[in-house]
Amino acid sequence: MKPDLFQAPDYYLLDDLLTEEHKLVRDSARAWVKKEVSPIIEEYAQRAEFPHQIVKGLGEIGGFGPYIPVEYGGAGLDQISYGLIMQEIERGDSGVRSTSSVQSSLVMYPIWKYGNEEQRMKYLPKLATGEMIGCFGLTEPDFGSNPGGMVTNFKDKGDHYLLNGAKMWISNAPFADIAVVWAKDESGRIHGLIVERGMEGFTTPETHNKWSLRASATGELIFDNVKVPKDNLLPNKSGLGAPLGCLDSARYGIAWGAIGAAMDCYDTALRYSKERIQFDKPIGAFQLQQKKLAEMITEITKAQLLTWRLGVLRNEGKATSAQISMAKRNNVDMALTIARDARQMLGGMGITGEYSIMRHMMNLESVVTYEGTHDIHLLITGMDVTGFAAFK
Ligand code: TGC
Ligand code: FAD
Repeated sequence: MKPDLFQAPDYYLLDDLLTEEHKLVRDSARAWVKKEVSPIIEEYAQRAEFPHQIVKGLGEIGGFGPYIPVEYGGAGLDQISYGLIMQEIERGDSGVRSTSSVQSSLVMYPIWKYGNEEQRMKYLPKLATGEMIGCFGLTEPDFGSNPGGMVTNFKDKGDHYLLNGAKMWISNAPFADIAVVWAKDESGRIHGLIVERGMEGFTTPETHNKWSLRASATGELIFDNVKVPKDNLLPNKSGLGAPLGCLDSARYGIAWGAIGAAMDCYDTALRYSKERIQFDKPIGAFQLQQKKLAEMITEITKAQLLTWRLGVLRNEGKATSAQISMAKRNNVDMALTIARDARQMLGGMGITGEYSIMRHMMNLESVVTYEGTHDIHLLITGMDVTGFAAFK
């Protein structure tokens, strides 16, 4: 793979909107990605293998629980710093950002928000350093966009719960130490349970042959009469709103992350367009190539503004779930469009692993689907503006 020469586009001088702390956090994440992710990620993606050696570093740059309070081992940062870290990590690879998102927003967040103090102290510090890795089990084979229909369930057996069912498409499942699993009790109410690797009847087979997120491990969670201690139930919130609340945090991070992938594709295509000569001219001198680049930087700039504003609203506790959906949907679609155009600008070279673009493009096909599909987020916006839910 070519050396990482990335230069971040900032067409509207948005750095002026950031604090010194934001820039420090962003720049250290950027430097870490250049040093630890860019040189190795293509090879791991080609081999469809997760690079376990980066886990410790991810913890050190605040990639695990950036906004979780310091007393629980988190970085105690604000929402814009969290977003900037996601942007930089996904600039390297969406699969690495997946690991970070799942650990932060789908495992640490529910333990922090819905767990008790013993659960927080037991799990959060180890998750923050990467000593422990978690995964999040919501999706089932027959219930993806409609998680409320889930059939995974647990029964109260006096001194423990008995958990049965299966989850599918679970990031980090094959090597996670713990899983935050969403399951129905005997009355049909959804609760979160912490299931630990090693519990009898709990297995995590890996999903193979993905053409997307190849450097991220995906798998199933299978529960065959798993005895879960009663202490492992998250006591402070139940109902579908509990997992969906975690998704708000993760979707917000993805909105920033997608900008990172888009910036990398744009920056690569811009540099290539100045160097590649055809018909005795750099291809960047042709109007058709300029159209692509001009549209890319326009869309990146719009997404940067949208997302920065969303971060301000999150910091003020005012962001709605529907606003988060709009940003996730817009930014991932924007990044996917840019990745496809950037790939074309590199001609044949665009399909090779010499450049990051095709990997980003394939990764984004998952990002546009997980955490709520492109269409589901459109329906969330539709419901928000009309008051009518069109899901069912
Ligand atoms: P609905 O009746 O609308 O809502 C049920 C309850 O949930 C509340 N709620 C939310 N709460 C917090 N945050 C949100 N975003 C919320 N959205 C809804 C709602 O107020 C209600 O509460 P209550 O108290 O009244 O019961 O639910 P519905 O069944 O009609 O479904 C709505 C829909 C379709 C929007 C929702 O199911 C949905 O978002 N589906 C998409 C599923 C999804 O996003 N799955 C993601 C799985 S995890 C994943 O992909 C990880 S990828 C990780 C990586 O690698 O990065
Ligand atoms: P479906 O829900 O079957 O949707 C199929 C199509 O139908 C989509 O285009 C969808 O938009 C459309 N559709 C569905 N309902 C409607 C409707 N009402 N109106 C109009 N169109 C509709 N899940 C987890 O729980 N944890 C994870 O860690 C996790 N990681 C993932 C990693 C990867 C690589 C992938 C690909 C997925 C992951 N997921 C995870 C699952 C992901 O959240 C689901 O794939 C996603 O929510 C969509 O569900 P589905 O694949 O079952 O598609």
